[in-house]
Amino acid sequence: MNQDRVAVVTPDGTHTYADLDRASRAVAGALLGSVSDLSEARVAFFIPPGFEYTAVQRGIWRAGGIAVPLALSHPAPELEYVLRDAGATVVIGAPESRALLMPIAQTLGTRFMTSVEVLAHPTRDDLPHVGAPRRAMIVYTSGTTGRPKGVVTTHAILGAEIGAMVEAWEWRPNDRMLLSLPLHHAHGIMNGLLAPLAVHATCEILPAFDAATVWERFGSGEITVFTAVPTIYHRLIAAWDQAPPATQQAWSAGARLARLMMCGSAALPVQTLARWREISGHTLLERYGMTETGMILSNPLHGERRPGFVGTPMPGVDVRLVDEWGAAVPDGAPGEIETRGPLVFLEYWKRPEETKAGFRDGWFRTGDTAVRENGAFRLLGRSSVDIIKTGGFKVSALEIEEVLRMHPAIGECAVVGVADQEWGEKVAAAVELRPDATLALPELQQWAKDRLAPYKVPRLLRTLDALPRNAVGKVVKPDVAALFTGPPRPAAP
Ligand code: MLC
Ligand code: AMP
Repeated sequence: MNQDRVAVVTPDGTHTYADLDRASRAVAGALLGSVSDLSEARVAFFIPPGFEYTAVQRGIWRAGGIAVPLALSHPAPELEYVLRDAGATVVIGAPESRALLMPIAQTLGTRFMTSVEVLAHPTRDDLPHVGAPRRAMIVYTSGTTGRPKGVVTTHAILGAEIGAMVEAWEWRPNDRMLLSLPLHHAHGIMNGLLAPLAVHATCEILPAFDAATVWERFGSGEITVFTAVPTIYHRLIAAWDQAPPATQQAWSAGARLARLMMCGSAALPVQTLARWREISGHTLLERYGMTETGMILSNPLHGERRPGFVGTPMPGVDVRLVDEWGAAVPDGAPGEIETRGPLVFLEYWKRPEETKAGFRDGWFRTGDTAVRENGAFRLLGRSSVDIIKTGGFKVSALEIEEVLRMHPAIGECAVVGVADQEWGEKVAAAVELRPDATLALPELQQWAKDRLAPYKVPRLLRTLDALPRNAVGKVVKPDVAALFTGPPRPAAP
């Protein structure tokens, strides 16, 4: 491979594969110090999407560590939870994160290093041999059981997940990806960053999503592949609609030169798909996946992409639809998606019981319901009302409820997802107030944002005398959701 090929482009500059090799050997050297192998020590990192992120991720792997990406948007309590749960021995942060991370690191006895420091370290050549079965990454994802769980993948699993994407979507070295997703979740890390780098293509990385910048990069005609969540396409459509006609024309003309535009992480509304086709000329390739499983189903690269469908199994992926007892359902009948194969994760970090519960006879239970019609899968929903997808982020209603219950005005609460055109779902909270307490949404949001990631903060609030409950006193979530979709009810005094 020609090491002078461009690996990563950021607003600050262009970095070749030779630069990436050098920088990752420097990071590995800084992490290893006097040892020869990190032997699966967890190294967390808090670095904006870009070259430094990529070099640090690689450096951790080359030193034999497990990479634990942290979310830039998370407040201190969420970061502390991840560092503690992962048992991180080191956290690498961009210099401006020192004030946020240092106190947490000190509390936990974790070593804090800046990205500048590790990248400036002398490169190291005697790096350990890191075999494919070794653990490579832990990505935290919300589930039905309260706090987020660490999804562990090995190098072999990452390789299989990447290989399936390269094959299905025909990644080539002359591709140029535009990446505008956060890099603490599977979509950005795997589909956005690692797939293009695996074939020595170029990944152009934006530090954060910005609709005008994305359109300008499309307008250049240089981008060949793009992937995003439905909320991002919604935002891009809104930006295009507001642009002057000459700009619209230039943006659309450049976008047409791309070879592939993909969408996933949440259901793509058919209207978004249709409008995107009008303005960009692309029928979005919708695919379905999960942090635990990599990409499971995809519409075809060549051939008909059916609106509302997520296609057929990715290469090397076994998929079945089963009823609640695990028996296969016939075509046309709804069933839970189960999957198995080399792409499926190893375990939830330090949660053997939850790992065990996630599988049935060797098949991973996704919790998503689908139907197979004429060979292709159509998603119908999730088996748990307590999982919310907002802006493409998965959040747990139970986790948010646990935090909201700590608010001094809240006696009891129930959190639900409410359908929304832009966000897919919005986080909505119904609360029973304590005697004589009052609570308004802005006040709740102000309080919650110090404790929860921004996408977990409730966007809608109803205060009630009593939450809807069934005969045994259990809150009825569909009735809670109806409070937000039905006619407004008078607030509790
Ligand atoms: C932010 N806002 C929200 C919100 N998030 N409102 C409702 N619901 C939410 N979830 C509000 C903010 O408070 C703010 O309001 C305004 O929107 C703009 O905020 P922002 O911070 O600028 O939002 P932004 O960062 O632009 O976020 C939008 C986004 C982001 C779409 C870029 O949500 C995103 O990056 N999503 C991608 C998620 C992802 O990568 N998922 C992959 C999971 S892996 P105000 O009033 O303050 O202006 C996976 C597997 C698979 O699912 O299959 O891929
Ligand atoms: P995460 O745990 O963040 O990886 O989210 C995985 C979940 O995202 C899946 O279980 C699905 O519920 C959802 N998801 C992913 N892709 C799609 C899609 N194309 N349509 C609908 N839901 C999706």
